[in-house]
Amino acid sequence: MNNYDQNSRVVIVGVNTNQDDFDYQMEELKNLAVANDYHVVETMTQNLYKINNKYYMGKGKLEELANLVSHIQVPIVIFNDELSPSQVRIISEYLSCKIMDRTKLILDIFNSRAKTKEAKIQTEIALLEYRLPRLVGEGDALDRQRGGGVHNKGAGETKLETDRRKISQRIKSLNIELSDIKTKRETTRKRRQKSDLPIISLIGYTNAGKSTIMNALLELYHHNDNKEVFEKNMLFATLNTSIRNIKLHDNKEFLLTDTVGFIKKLPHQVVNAFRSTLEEVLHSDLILHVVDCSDPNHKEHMETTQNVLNELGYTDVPIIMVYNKVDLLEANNSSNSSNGVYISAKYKRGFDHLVELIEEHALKTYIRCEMLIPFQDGELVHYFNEHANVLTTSYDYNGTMLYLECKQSDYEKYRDYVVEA
Ligand SMILES: Nc1nc2c(ncn2[C@@H]2O[C@H](COP(=O)(O)OP(=O)(O)OP(=O)(O)O)[C@@H](O)[C@H]2O)c(=O)[nH]1
Ligand SMILES: [Mg+2]
Repeated sequence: MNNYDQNSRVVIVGVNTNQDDFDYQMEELKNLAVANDYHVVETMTQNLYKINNKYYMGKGKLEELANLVSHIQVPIVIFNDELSPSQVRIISEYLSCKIMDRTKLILDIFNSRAKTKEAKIQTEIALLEYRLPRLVGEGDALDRQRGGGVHNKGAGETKLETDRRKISQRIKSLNIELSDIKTKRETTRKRRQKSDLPIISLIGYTNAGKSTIMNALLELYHHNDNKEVFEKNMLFATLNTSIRNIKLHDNKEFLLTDTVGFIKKLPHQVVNAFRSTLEEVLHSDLILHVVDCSDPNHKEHMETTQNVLNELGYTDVPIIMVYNKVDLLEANNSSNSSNGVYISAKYKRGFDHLVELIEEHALKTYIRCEMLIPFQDGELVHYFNEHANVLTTSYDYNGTMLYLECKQSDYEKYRDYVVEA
């Protein structure tokens, strides 16, 4: 006997409509199941021209699945695509077990990982949006409908409507809470923009190494006071957006954000609920699109990520491709290009070039100039030594002469000190 809970056994099922990465999708579905503590005991697949509207798979195949389910007595079957409410109803008539789909699996992971208030609200909205059209299929709703017997039939139906109404109201009030949080975040963003620090966002497929890159940068630039973010080899390790200040050795600074990763067939409920968080990415000055280049399906990952960005309304934020995990590549076929860089976040390799590209794309607004600072304003010399890239310092009898690169806003503010060439 296996030492896992027999109730956690599942069969996963997928229909291949001629998708190149189908095997990988099934592998990923298995990982999603494992992330929810299920044990995949069987996999069933079928090649079809298109998904069957009624049965998801072919009717004969569904009967085969029903036999398998009753033979091995599994409590749950998980489907690789989101099932429509009517598919769920019809399939339930064939299978004597619980039915789940990829969307619900992803939503359940989000539900168990959400930590901040915002992520919790977003996840609850996504779950309710998913549930709403499926209420009739839910056992308890049906039981309640039937429960009243003949006399209460009318009242039972009203119960379903009441459930629907309650859920819709809950979604509404959660959205109001969310928009309050959004307003606060926008205020913070405006303040940040005023601080003149460029915002750089890490985005990419789940498990690509975004959080590891953030931690590597924090470590490389000795930000002992900056808290590390959570990184782990699992799907959706990050759900909460984190933002950290990175100050390079030449004192140039930027804000780096790390956020939720993407996945193939990311449920539209998730995209909608997380929209306000994800849209922040579109307000950044630069996007670092992180790719696990050791993954044989990294091209599909890149496409998925770009598609989600487009869905959010991406237009023209510059993107640097960051091909991570080069240490896992067998052949040395990793050559940097003008808008791409190969790194290993784990072994902190390739960061010099990454930082060069960041400087080139997001820190170019630094202005190179010469300033003469009178001795009585000595604290300004101190300020520039902390917040600008001071290239040379010399003294004459009027004060301190700094040859430096400073932020545009500092240049404007201290224009009086600038020595015209
Ligand atoms: N070998 C190797 N492993 C890496 C590298 N970078 C990250 N990893 C590992 O990849 C796994 C995922 O890393 P994360 O940084 O959590 O990935 P993420 O992109 O933040 O993932 P989500 O938060 O789920 O979207 C962890 O086990 C890391 O240790 C790398 O350069 N080389
Ligand atoms: Mg992460």
